[in-house]
Amino acid sequence: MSVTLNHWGIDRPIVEEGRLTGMRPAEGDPSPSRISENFVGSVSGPMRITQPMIRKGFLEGDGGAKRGEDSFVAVSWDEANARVAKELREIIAEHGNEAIFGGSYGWASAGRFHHAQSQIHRFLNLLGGYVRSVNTHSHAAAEVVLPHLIGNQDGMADNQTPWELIVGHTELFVAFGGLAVKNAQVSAGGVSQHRVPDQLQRARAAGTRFVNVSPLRDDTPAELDPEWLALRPNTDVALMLALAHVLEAEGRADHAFLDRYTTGYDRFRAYLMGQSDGIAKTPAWAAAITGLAPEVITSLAREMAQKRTMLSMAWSLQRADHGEQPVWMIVTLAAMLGQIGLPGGGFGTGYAAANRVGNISLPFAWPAFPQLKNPVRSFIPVARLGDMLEQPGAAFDYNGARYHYPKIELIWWAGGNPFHHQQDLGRLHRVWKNPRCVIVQEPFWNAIAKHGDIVLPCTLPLERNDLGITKGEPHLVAMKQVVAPFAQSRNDFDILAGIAAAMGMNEDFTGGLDEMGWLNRLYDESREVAAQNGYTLPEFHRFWQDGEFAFTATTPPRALLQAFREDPLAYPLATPSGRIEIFSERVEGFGYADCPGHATWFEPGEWLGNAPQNGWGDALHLISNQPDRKLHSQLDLGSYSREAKIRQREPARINPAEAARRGLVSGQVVRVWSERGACLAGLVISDAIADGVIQMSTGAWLDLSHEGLDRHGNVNVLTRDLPTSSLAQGPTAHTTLVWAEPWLGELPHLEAFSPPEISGTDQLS
Ligand SMILES: Nc1nc2c(c(=O)[nH]1)N[C@H]1C(S)=C(S)[C@@H](COP(=O)(O)OP(=O)(O)OC[C@H]3O[C@@H](n4cnc5c(=O)[nH]c(N)nc54)[C@H](O)[C@@H]3O)O[C@H]1N2
Ligand SMILES: Nc1nc2c(c(=O)[nH]1)N[C@H]1C(S)=C(S)[C@@H](COP(=O)(O)OP(=O)(O)OC[C@H]3O[C@@H](n4cnc5c(=O)[nH]c(N)nc54)[C@H](O)[C@@H]3O)O[C@H]1N2
Ligand SMILES: [Mo]
Repeated sequence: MSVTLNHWGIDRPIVEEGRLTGMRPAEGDPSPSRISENFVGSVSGPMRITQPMIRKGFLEGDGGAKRGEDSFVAVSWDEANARVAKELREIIAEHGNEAIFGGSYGWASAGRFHHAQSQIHRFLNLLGGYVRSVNTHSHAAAEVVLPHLIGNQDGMADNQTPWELIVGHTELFVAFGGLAVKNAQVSAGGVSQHRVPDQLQRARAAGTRFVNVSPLRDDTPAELDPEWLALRPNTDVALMLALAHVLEAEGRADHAFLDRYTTGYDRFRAYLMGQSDGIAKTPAWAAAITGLAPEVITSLAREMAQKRTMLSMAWSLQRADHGEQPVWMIVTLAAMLGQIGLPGGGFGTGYAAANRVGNISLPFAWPAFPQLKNPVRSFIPVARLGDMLEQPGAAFDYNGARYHYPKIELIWWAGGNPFHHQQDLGRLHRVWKNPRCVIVQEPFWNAIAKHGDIVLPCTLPLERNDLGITKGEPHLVAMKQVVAPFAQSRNDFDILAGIAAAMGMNEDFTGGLDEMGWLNRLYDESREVAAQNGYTLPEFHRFWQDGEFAFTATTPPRALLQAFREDPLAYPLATPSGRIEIFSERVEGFGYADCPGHATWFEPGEWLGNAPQNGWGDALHLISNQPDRKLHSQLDLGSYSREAKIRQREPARINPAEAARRGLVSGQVVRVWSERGACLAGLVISDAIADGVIQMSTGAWLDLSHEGLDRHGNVNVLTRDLPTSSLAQGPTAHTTLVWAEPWLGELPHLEAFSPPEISGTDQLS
């Protein structure tokens, strides 16, 4: 039986008469994911793109006016390739490669070779390069600030204290943002074993007490019997400051640790105790901000100091206004507890945010499809896409330097969906019309495809051969093609090889290899790097025949920053001081009012605490977290995802009191709106939601009406598109206030799962 790898697990596809009829998770997975059920019915369904398409207005020279709301003309691959080649030649000749945005951020599909971003980046590099994006939507603020604090990004996605050193060691696990095990279904590149639910259970059985600091009770599994501290969203820094205040005021801070391993505590202490700004960050001060009782804060601080304590932070906390601060503050608080580098103590981010967090990392990286060198220096922080398109030439700050937004004439997207991931999608829809041309490689008629000028249909993993390698619990999977490519769709590699040929550079792109040639090469390189590290993999033909090869990493478990703790002189951190920087001269030297030299509480731009003053009255704080039944927007058209919708709309949850106050009833369609946009949603009433909070998951396919209403429930028409700070310029989706009311009008027809109008379709068999 064949086998395939997805970001959410290993699956066995069931194929009957050339059609996919089922997806069965691989045996032996303790907590398999059901996300793959969404493939059945979608792979060869009506939302697949049958052949290359060119937008009608683009052919008529509308200058982008109808982009994102237009019909398409079906064309042949030859015509499409010729048109792409013409656009590339003209734009490069007139404006240079700085006019091409090829950042193409997104998760695409698992598989080392058919990785859409690697493919498009290699292609554009051969043409002279492209404007790229830096950092991720996942943890941009942490990526930029952590190196200032500890010298690298350890403790963000990799090299956390592993589960092996949590179970049996951690007595108190304080989870800021919870431990949402639905998120641990996935890991970029694939998952072999879903171990997170079990590891958490084992920790609980061994006596760990869990505290769920979150606006949602169900952010941490009920089986862990967690205490729920339902703080106001975006106020974690105030809570952590008050915990720190108790430690300092009661003489419970570990000054021996602070003296030996950190720098700048005095500067921070003056702020903490109120000497520098006149405000002592006491539990009473934090109570007014967080909504938690002062006694609760005081007793938690005391317990933290008495027990082996793990401070964990969901990445969501830093996807918010001043998102650098919770990262800085959790490191500061952990340093005050003095347990960094000990088994079960210290800090970590992203536990349960992805399956691989807390796994023991291999000491080497697997080879990847070579992207070659990008000669263009120009870049944007990934979340600043809308700013770049709206304000070409404008200056922006980033991590201590000043840059300018390039003027983009060509956008090329393969393997990501900005009409899913970007904030304020109404704005993106408007500024997306500015460039001359948009090229999209996509399998489905989702919002990014509908926003293209030249749309090139690509295959799904089951329609091609690939090499799958999971990071945690290493597992190599021979991802064999099990169904024919849908209609005229092509692999991203073949799409780009075809365009390269039309431009007279085919060999440069393909390197003279075909799909199986590349799989052989990538596998052999993997085998070599594994051998150098003492792991023996079978030869390629053997592996391909067997279909799978798994092994266990022999790396011993190490706590985060353990070597530094054991010998700080022999293993100094890569910070200017060689120590943990509670105060950073360097960051202070950047002179950013929105990111000074130590962890600081800033009032978020939108939060429950300033709603009344701003005349925002009964606003709700929107939590737009990750969806349970899919990965981002991928496969939202599938049955498993759509089963959970309410009257075809994305569910929105609020608690009974908030619902009653607004006259909302369960199962009804509501209109949710913010200062930026509005969408429909299906109401769910749940006592798992804190007061003043509304929760809607991301991922509903955008369905904008002419009036700008999203008929489906895509949260990103509501969210604000402002940066975390001048330091990281990260996304701030979790800082959003909205309102909700019953939808009394006629329920508009959902267009999200209908293809656009198409003329000139080829006769398909
Ligand atoms: N409000 C709010 N917004 C958020 C977040 C949030 O918490 N709140 N989270 C953010 C985060 S953390 C992230 S990582 C982003 C995720 O944002 P994205 O990674 O952009 O989202 P996906 O839906 O995974 O987009 C992948 C696209 O690639 C397509 N695709 C799949 N396989 C292939 C392939 O082989 N080839 C090609 N050409 N295409 C393929 C899929 O159909 C899909 O359209 O969203 C961010 N947006
Ligand atoms: N099933 C599934 N799993 C996924 C993904 C997916 O799309 N689907 N996406 C993956 C990706 S790309 C990423 S980056 C990770 C993201 O991992 P996270 O960033 O951890 O995930 P979220 O679901 O956005 O947020 C987790 C919880 O944080 C809480 N939260 C939000 N704001 C605050 C706050 O201000 N304070 C506190 N204390 N809590 C807050 C919310 O209640 C929310 O449920 O998930 C990954 N896992
Ligand atoms: Mo992410």
